[in-house]
This record gives sequence, C-alpha cells and structure tokens, in this order.
Amino acid sequence: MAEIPSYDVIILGAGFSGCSLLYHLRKAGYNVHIFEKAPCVGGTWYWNHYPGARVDSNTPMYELDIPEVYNTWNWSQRFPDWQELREYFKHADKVLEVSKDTDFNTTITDAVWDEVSQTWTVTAENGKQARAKFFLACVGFCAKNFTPDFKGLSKFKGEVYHSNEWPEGTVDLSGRRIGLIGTGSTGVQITQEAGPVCEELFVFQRTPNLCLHMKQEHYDPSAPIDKAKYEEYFKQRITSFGGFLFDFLKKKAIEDTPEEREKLYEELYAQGGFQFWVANYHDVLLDAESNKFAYDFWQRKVSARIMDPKIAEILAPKVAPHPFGTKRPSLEQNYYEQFNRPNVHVVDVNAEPIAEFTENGMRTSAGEYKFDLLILATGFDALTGSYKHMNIKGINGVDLNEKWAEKTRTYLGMTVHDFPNMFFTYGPQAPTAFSNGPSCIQVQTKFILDTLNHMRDNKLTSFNATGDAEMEYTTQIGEDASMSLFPLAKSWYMGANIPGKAVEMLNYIRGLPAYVDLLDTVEKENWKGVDFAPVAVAQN
Ligand code: N01
Repeated sequence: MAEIPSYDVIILGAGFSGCSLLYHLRKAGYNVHIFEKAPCVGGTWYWNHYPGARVDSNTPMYELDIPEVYNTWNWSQRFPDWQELREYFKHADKVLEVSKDTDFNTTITDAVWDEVSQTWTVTAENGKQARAKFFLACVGFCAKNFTPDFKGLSKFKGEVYHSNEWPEGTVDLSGRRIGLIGTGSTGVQITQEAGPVCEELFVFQRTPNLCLHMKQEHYDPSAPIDKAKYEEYFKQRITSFGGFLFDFLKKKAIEDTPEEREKLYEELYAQGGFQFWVANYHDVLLDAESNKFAYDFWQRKVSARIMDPKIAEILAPKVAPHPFGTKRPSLEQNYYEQFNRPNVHVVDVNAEPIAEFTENGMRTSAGEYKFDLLILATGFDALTGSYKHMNIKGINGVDLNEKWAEKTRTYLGMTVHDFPNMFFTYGPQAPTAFSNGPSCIQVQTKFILDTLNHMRDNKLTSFNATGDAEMEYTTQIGEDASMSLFPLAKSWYMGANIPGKAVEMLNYIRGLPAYVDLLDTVEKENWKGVDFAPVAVAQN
C-alpha cells in the first residue's frame, strides 16, 4: 500500500458531532482527523445562512456538553440566528482547536473497508487519501438538497437559489419580486424576512406548516445563566423524549376534561418553542382523537391571526392536512401576519398546480406569476440522502447506498452490518428528527467512545453488527411507526418527500430515554448484536 496518512479515527464533518467526537476521542488518547467539505467548523450552520436562518431548538440546550466550550460562551438569544451560531462554532474551534486536526475544503467521495488490513481508506475529490481503523460519518441529516424536477426551470431568467446553497454575502430581498417554493422551516423563516421588505412575495404552498410560536427571548450576555447548573442540564436533557428540559405528560388527552385540556394547551402554547409538540399529552402522536384536540386548538389560535378567512383556510385549514406534529412543526415569530400584508400572497399549488417555469416566473393552472428571484426552500433528501454522494463500501465491496436502496437497515441507528468499524451519528434510525441534535449526539458520542475503549481494552480489531441484530432493530423501527400517526403524513421523516424513495420510518420514535436505555443494555450485555470476531477475508 502507498504511504498515506494513517489515523486511529477518521471523522467526516466538523459540525456538532465532529466536534464532540474529536474532543472525547482525543482526550481518550486516539489519533483523530476530520475531513470537512466546508472551509470552517460549523456543519449545517455553515451551509444554512439564508435570510432568517435560525435554530428551532432553544439554548442553553442547543449546545455541546463540553465544559471548555460552555463555560466560556454566553448566548444572546433563546433561539439563535445563523450569525450567532457561526460565532459559537468559531468559539468552539478556538477553544478545542478543531482546525488543528481538520482538512477543510475537502469532500470525501469514497470510503472503502479493506479486509486484509482491517482499515478504512477515504479518498477526497482532490485525490487526497487517508486511512484509519475507525470511520465515523458525521455528515448531518440534511446534507443533500432536494430540488424537484420542475418543468422549464432552466428557462427562468431571474436569480435562483436553493436555501442550502445560499451565496455568501447578502442577497438583498428589499424591493424584489420573489417566488418562494416550500413552507417547511426554511420557507417560513424566509417569508418572515422577505415580507416586510420585498415588493411582492408569492409563497407557493403544497402543505400548510402547522407552525408553533417561537417566543424568542433576548438575553443579556453580561448576566449569563449560572454555569454551575449546566452539568445537571446536560444530564437531565437526555432523560426527556426530545432531548430538552421538558417532556410529554404522563397522561392521555382523554383523561382530562375539555376545560383542563384547554388550560394545558394555553399554557404550552404560551411557553413557545416545541412545548406544544413534545410536552403535550403523551398520546398526541399516537392517538387520532388526542391529536385532533391539539390540532383544533392550534387551528383556532392561528386562524385568528389571519385577516382574510380564505387565506386562513389555506394556511390553517379547519380540517387538519395531517395529524398535528407528524410533519415538523416549525417555529415562527410573525409568519402568519405576513399574509395580512398586501404584498405577500400564498398560492395553494394543490388548487392550482405548478405547470412550468417561464422566463419571467412560473405558470400554474390559474395563470402566470412574475418574479425576479426564485427561492427553492424545497428541502432535503434527508437522513439516508446524506450518504448518497459517497461510495461507502464494506465487506466484499458491498455498497451502502445499494444496500439501502429498497430499505434502510441499521443497528442502533449508528452501525450497519458488513460495514465494520464504521459509525454514523445523527442519521437514519436514530432519534435524530425527534431530538435536539446536541442531546442525541451526546448519547451517541458516549456509545462510540465506550465501544472503541472496549475494543482497545480487549485488543479487538474490528466490530461488525450482526445481520440478525440489524434486522431486529430495523423491524422494530417500522413496527413502532405503524402504531403511531406518523404514516398518515407525507414527510421527510419517512422519506416521502423524495419521488421514488422508499417510504419508511427513518427515525427512532421511542424517544431519547428509551434510546439511552437500549444503548446501555447493549453495552451491559457485552455489546449484544455486535460481532467482534475477526472479519472474514474475501474468498475469490
Ligand atoms: O425542508 P422541508 P426545509 N412542489 O422538507 C415543499 C431542518 N431545518 O428546508 O410539505 C411544491 O421541511 C414541501 O411541500 P410538502 C428541520 O429539521 C431546521 O424547510 O412536501 N412544494 C415543503 O413545504 C427541517 O424540518 C431549521 O407538501 C414542494 C418544502 O418544500 C428540515 O431541516 C431551519 C415540492 C420543503 O420543506 C427541512 O426543512 C431549516 C414541489 N414539487 C431547516 N417539493 C431550523 O431549525 C417540495 N416542496 C429552524
């Protein structure tokens, strides 16, 4: 083999996962190196800097559980914007010296397991190669954009940006005529920025977003939260379903009277954030009646903010478009009020389907809409899509994307049978979409570190999740989903937003505490479901 740099661990991605793993693995004495496509640390917060980009998880829970970082950082917002998040990552880099062990501007295209040396070799677009015993793919769940195959898009003569490929520097929205496709978190945030300053905004909506009020707060950085509480916060956050400091109630909606329910909904709604979603009755995502109670409350609250009843019926219809919370409810600050402005219009593309793009805009079945800036807030090939630009090959050259083509299969939402010594974080079949990212990553980092230490202590060369364990875990993910309301929505949670993609639950829906228990049990039972025997050499 040619001489190429060799490490104990190679990590792809310098976002929350990459920083967390680098810190903990380094401390444990491993020689770790990161490859990152972006020019700096930050992961999703390097790429997502479209106007209004802001996190929907609240601080201080949306941060790394690393004392060197949190003890020297104070947030100024309950829900920080992308600028503050970029500053946070600059700070994390400075404190942890992530850059020292990172190759930036380096897109890894291939990761191949070698059965003889029992190592992974990664190759970058620029030809650079490196080798390691362990390969940790920490590329995030929204790394692959999705642009629908719209007829005539190339004919459009104005500017076109996908939210995830927003140009550095500003694209001034003032005085612009804007077409915006998509009403997920991204579309909602862009609408709030564009509405007050643009000449005209057409928001093309296929499915209403059942948004919750953010209740933004500004903090005085000179009077920060007592850092002595943080250690406890980080312990506590992994004991709640969503990795926050609040959790589902222990009762069903039907156990309360209508008056009691109304009081509770008012309280949750007033708190802002995700409370109305994941601090609600515990059956809200499981039981149609409980869900309808929540939806009806939400619909009353929101429609009261929209002046025109016809527009209210498009944005917050009387009949739920899908069960509340089975598609990501985004947090909004003044989203619905934008549609009370004369220059902001919602176009229901179910009532008037998109026909084609023209030089000056877009034609629906009802006529042409003219604009000079088109924003595609059309989302991502989420979770599994993040791996699609890579050739990841395990034992006997088995290809990860081929393996997942018809059905995603993992063990513990972190490993894959026949891909030895490989972990991925915050990806498919983990609590990913239903958890605060840094909380989920905290749990996964511990498991990965424990596994590597176990192998080092016991002089084990490689691990491989067994096919049986993978099958059992994957089957459970599907069975859990089938007992919930999630299959009733077409969402990226289930891969249903991408034409042709298998529709299946792509997340672990039992919540973070159950996931923590499962990982603890696996460890206690000597890594059950994992084969530490030497990997067989290919027979040709
Ligand atoms: O993407 P999305 P996103 N014709 O997939 C529509 C995280 N995130 O970028 O709902 C017309 O949610 C599509 O319509 P429909 C967060 O986890 C977080 O907004 O499929 N419309 C939908 O409205 C989030 O959930 C933050 O019917 C079409 C939109 O495009 C995830 O990323 C901020 C269409 C896509 O919405 C993804 O969010 C941003 C078509 N052919 C992102 N195809 C924060 O934390 C798609 N659409 C704040």
